[in-house]
Amino acid sequence: MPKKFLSLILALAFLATAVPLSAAETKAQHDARMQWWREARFGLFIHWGLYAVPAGTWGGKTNYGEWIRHTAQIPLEVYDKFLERFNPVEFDAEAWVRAAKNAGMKYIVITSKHHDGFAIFDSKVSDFDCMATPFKRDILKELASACRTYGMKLCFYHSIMDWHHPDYLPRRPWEEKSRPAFGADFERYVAYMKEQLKELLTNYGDIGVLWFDGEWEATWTEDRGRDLYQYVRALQPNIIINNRVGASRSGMEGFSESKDSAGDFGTPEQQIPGTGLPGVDWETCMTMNDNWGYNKADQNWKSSRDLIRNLSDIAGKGGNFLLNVGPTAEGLFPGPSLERLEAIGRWMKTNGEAIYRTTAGPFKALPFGRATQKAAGGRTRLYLHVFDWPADGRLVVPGLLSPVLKAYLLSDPAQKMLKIESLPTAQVVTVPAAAPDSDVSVVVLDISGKPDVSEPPRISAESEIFTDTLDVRVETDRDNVELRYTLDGTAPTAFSTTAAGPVRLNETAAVTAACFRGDRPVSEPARRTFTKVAPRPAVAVQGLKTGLSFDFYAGEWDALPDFKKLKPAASGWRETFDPSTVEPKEKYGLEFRGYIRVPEDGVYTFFVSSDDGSRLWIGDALVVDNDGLHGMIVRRGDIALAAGLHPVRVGYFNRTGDRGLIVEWQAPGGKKEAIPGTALFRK
Ligand code: FHN
Repeated sequence: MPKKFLSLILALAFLATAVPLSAAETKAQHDARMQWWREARFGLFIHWGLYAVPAGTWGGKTNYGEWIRHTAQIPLEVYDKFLERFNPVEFDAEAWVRAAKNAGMKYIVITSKHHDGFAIFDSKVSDFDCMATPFKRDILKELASACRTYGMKLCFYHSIMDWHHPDYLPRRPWEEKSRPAFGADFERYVAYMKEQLKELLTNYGDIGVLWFDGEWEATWTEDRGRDLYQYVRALQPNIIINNRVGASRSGMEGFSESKDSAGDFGTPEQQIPGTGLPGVDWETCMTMNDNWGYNKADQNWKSSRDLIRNLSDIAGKGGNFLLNVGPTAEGLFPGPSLERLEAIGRWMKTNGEAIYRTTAGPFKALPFGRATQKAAGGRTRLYLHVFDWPADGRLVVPGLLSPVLKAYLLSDPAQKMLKIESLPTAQVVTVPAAAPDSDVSVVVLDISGKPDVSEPPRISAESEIFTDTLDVRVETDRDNVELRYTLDGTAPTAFSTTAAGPVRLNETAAVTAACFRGDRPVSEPARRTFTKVAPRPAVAVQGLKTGLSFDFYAGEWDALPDFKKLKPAASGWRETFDPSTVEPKEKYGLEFRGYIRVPEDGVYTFFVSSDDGSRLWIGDALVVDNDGLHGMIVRRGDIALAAGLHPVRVGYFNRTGDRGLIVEWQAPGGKKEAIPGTALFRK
């Protein structure tokens, strides 16, 4: 019996025995599970597979990467021939793990299967794996052994999207005719994917992280993500899973729309968030040049200095850094990758203490660099990562009110005390004329208790508009301060109201809050306006039918056109905002029109995920603007509506490549969900 049929039987058998995890994990249990990852801060990403064989070159062009099968439109039967050429005779798992360890990395995330569907492990449910190549060795088995030898956490990247398996949908637009989807069964694909995940999670020992990807196509949903999350955790309860297991990641910024989205951490890609996000775990993944998979022509390498400063920046904001290497088809890390890993390793040898087991620094911004911190025994150790060394020898730390007990250079084994001068709203450290490190020098400050930094309070609420009352939270992490606020936009004084719990608003207010110690403000004020609005009145319309009307426009745009100025090429109706059956799949625009029935007065949040651009209007009000050429990203918007019918319109376009449109809403006090067809009507 071919492997693939065996898989289905095994998968169905497994599903019958799956033991669901306990419904909820306590915060203490969650923190315990996340602890090693939070303390590690730094890992190696490895993208390796058949795409290393063409190494970015195809048809005379050299700018391809791991997406080469799709972007170069290589037919499956041609791409499969790379199997015969994949023979990485130079592959040495221990050398890879040593290179990561010497760079100061604590975990490795390797592509067990990327979008092309090729498995770099011995899979009993697929003939498209490394055992079908001349290499005939289980790469992940060897890597798992090397990781155990060197105490490195092994983690897997696994793509939900699969351009090889006959049951995966959708097909690539350019190969729909040559590779029709007749008989494809997505449920059967999901069972196959689960079977491969079961192999990965039972044959290679403890796995630290399952790093899902390729979750953005319309066939994958948040509910499927929740199911997959539970499935994986049932196999290895202590495993950590990223937020790409679900379908609520907001594009390359990488964060999920809500706290209850599936996944344990956010995944900003090729970018570092502007600020940290207290209470949110996240990891920036980044290439050293421009490609994840090996591209021999790509010499656009980031400098070691930039990579080290990225590490400081990310740790300073409380994130992890997953830095990528794309090995060659021979099984080697490219020379420039090794050079950078070695340079980072030298820096980490001296300064790793300022990265490992630290949390985000207490400053919103520092003029000279970044900061991390570590609490221990009633004290806090602040690590100042200095990018720009002060020419005058005076390192000014603005906003630090805590008296400094000890100050020294992390690179100084003798920890020679540095002179400290305390100013009313800053501490000044006298430092040597020459920076100890040309890229990032670390100055250590020991202070008593938690850092007292003149950070203003945080002001937050469900939405910035409300129709009845709104609870606003005024918060700070600082010790021994009172929070005082006003509602009229004026700066609070020692006589202003103290915020003890949520502040309930009944009218529009400009909430302005500051931290006080006694009658003295010890922070700048923070300000946020919340507006009470009348719900938009419902409309009276008779004779409606279920579903939405839509007009189809042929064309190629970079942004949503004004469809009113164009002539539709076709019209019709759909039960919901669903473009999936529209043909052709590229170079077209759609406008859905109709009415949406809302059940009660209140503030409704609409979410629109699309590839490419989209916008949502209620009546003449633009509520969500997700326009532009981009991958599947989500944008949201709020509007106050009275119970009843409201005109709704969604504009959408797809230029080329993948496509997708998902429209969801969250009713007052409800959770985010797809808009049911029963709430949609048309004339
Ligand atoms: O499409 C993939 C890409 O090939 C690569 O794996 C990155 C790394 O996170 N993720 C996707 C693009 O967002």
